[in-house]
Amino acid sequence: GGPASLSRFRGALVAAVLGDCVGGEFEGAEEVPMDRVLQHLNGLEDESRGDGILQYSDDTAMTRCVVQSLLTRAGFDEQDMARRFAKEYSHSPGRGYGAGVIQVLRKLASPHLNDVFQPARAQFSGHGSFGNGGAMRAAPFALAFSNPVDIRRYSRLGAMLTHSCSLGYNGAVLQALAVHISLQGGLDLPHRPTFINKLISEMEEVEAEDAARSDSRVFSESEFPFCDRLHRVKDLMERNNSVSIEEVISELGNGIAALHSVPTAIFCVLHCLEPREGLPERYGGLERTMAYSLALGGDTDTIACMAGAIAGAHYGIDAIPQIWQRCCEGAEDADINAERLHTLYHQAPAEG
Ligand code: R7I
Ligand code: MG
Ligand code: MG
Repeated sequence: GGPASLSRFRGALVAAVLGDCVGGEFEGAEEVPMDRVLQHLNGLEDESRGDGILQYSDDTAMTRCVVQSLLTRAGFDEQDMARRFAKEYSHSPGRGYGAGVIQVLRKLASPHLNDVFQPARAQFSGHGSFGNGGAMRAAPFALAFSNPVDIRRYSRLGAMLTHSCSLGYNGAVLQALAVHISLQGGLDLPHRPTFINKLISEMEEVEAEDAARSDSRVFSESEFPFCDRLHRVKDLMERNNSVSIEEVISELGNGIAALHSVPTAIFCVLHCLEPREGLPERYGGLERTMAYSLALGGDTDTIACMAGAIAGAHYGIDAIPQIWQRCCEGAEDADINAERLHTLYHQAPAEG
């Protein structure tokens, strides 16, 4: 479809759920041989499976809250979004939330809370979480707002409800921008070669802010940590077929920090735009992206969820095997919500 087509909206939201559901199997595994990944994915094609057998985790649970809030409020409302996170957590606390964020979610449930950003600021002795929990739920911001300035602003605020460290919330900004550019056809030829450069120039502005500069000093990161990682993505891509999984992990990471997972997810998408050795020839790009993300091990549900959103916005809904969709809890809801977001997006410009 063309830029911002319905198919792209559906692809983004459904593939994010898929990544979370199929990636759950390997979350935290150190090494995942591609054979095991393919076995897991082939298992989904078994006729007796289906009907949401693979459950979604916190990644999707929180994404659903973001979607519902943006739709109900027709824009960003931090009070409403915070309430939804808290309510979702209290209903289903067993979705595999990060160890730190559950304290924030408990505090957000308090009816006496005035400043909904305060509990996040208290995390990790006051500097806030750098986990990828803000980034894993950032895709809907690119599906609700069409202007990159709005996307930057609201994805950042949405993440700051739980992640007040810039190394956390800027991961969310990067993920939302990646989905946005993909949704606009930024991974189609002939625009494809400029995709990563667009992200780098956006993030150069984002990371020039004082808070980002001081956090990168506190954590002894380079001056522009996300830009730095995006340059590494670019270098790895230029090496083309010769990149091993071990190198991807050592250069970009596969961990629970946003800095060690958002650039990795972007790399997975870019690397799998073309057929790759070790991946089945019958696989299309979306299937390759999923399989490759899982084979990295580490935070597989989250990396596959984020890569899924970016890839889904590029390939569209028809690239996602229906059998996979049927296996994943929440895929059908995501599809319905994608249509609602598409309508909102093409209506009036949403206000905050
Ligand atoms: O970021 P968050 O919501 O976790 C998301 C991850 C995804 O993989 C999900 O699929 C789920 O499995 O969890 O939750 P946080 O608790 O904010 O951060 C996750 C973890 O990162 C924390 O439990 C810490 O181990 C670590 N972490 C930090 N450690 C030290 N100092 C995050 N921030 C810090 C920090 O500032
Ligand atoms: Mg999870
Ligand atoms: Mg995870």
